Amino acid sequence: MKITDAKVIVSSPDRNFVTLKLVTEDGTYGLGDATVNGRELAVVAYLQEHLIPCLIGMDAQNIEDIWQYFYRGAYWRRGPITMASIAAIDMALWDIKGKLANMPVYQLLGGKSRKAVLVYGHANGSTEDEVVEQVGHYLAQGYKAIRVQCSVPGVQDSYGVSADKAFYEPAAGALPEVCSWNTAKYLDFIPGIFEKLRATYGYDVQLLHDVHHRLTPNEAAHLGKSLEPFRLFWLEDATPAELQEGFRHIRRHTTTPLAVGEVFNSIYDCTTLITEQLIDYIRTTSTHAGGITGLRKIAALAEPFHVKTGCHGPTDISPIGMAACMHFNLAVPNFGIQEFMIHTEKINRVFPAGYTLKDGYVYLDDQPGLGVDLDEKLAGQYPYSRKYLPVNRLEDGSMWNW
Ligand code: CS2
Ligand code: MG
Repeated sequence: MKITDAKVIVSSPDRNFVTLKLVTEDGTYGLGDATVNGRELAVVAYLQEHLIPCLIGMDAQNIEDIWQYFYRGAYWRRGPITMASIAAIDMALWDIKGKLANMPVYQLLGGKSRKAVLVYGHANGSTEDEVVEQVGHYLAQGYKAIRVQCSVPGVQDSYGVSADKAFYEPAAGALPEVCSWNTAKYLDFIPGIFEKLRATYGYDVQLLHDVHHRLTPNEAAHLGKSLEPFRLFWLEDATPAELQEGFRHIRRHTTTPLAVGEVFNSIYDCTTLITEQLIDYIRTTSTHAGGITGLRKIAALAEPFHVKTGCHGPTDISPIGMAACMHFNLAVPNFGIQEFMIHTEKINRVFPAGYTLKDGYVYLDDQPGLGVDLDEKLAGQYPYSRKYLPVNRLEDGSMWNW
């Protein structure tokens, strides 16, 4: 089944998305998500200029071989741009295989390991009271797990707090916003939030928190320890993870579960973290880590080391990337949880998707393939517009991790 056409579609319904459409000789098409927030056109160029010319004429059925061709076959391997491009091809090929087999992709991955996919929602607020109220709001909707972010008094910019409570998208136009950060104030403030939440709602809800790479390993160890009484589901990106060994120190000092990996793009980013059991959840996601094929390799490595999956799922993953994660989540044995940030109505109109949220779980319908379409005409009405993620500085002006 030859691939006869490949098209990259860039569209901005409320935010930018890069979508790959592959067509085979019998007219079957598959869709893949290649969105790298704030670096979209780099992926477009990589796909159009370097991968698509090789892809045309290949047999769409050979998913693993095509993955290996673009991964192993490239002298310059790995990196977010390369792996998002491979991811889009991989997703589109799984979509095509599902359509050809007349089966949803999760069936091709071994079938259901669970009835539905546990997801977490995002409560955030600029005050403690607002956060408590927001958590109540998510509980009322049936969520079983909720990520909690709060503005820190005296700190100009805290990660994850937005004016719009439903749709968090920090990428803005013109030039990157410059945020300001104070670690000491953050460390003093955060445990109090979780103390208040446990006092209000008890322990029957899973609570998560994202540090967003802002602490050193020692500071992260301290935070993990001070959060232990509040039994978090996970503490995310406690320190930047380029240095995987940095997690040894955190792990030695706290039993708070650790999650990391949303910016990872290959299995080699997490071999130490997984095989030394330095983390509890691996956050690699379909769009950024080589698609379903890339995720399966990482999950298979993680399984014997008691590491579970917890795929990244912000709004910068399109509904196609989200669906790819959902099919994987339904089938993978060592599933943990899925991040689920809901998309705007406009996005859902451009990408009609066959998954539904109910009582804190996402259910997939049984459409063949990934079960997401792209309304190309509508997508064409929302042209790309350049956006940047923020950058971060300490109060003295030193650059810090955003
Ligand atoms: C985040 C993201 O969802 C998360 O956990 O860390 O919001 C992240 O900041 C964005 O994906 C960046 O594009
Ligand atoms: Mg995160």
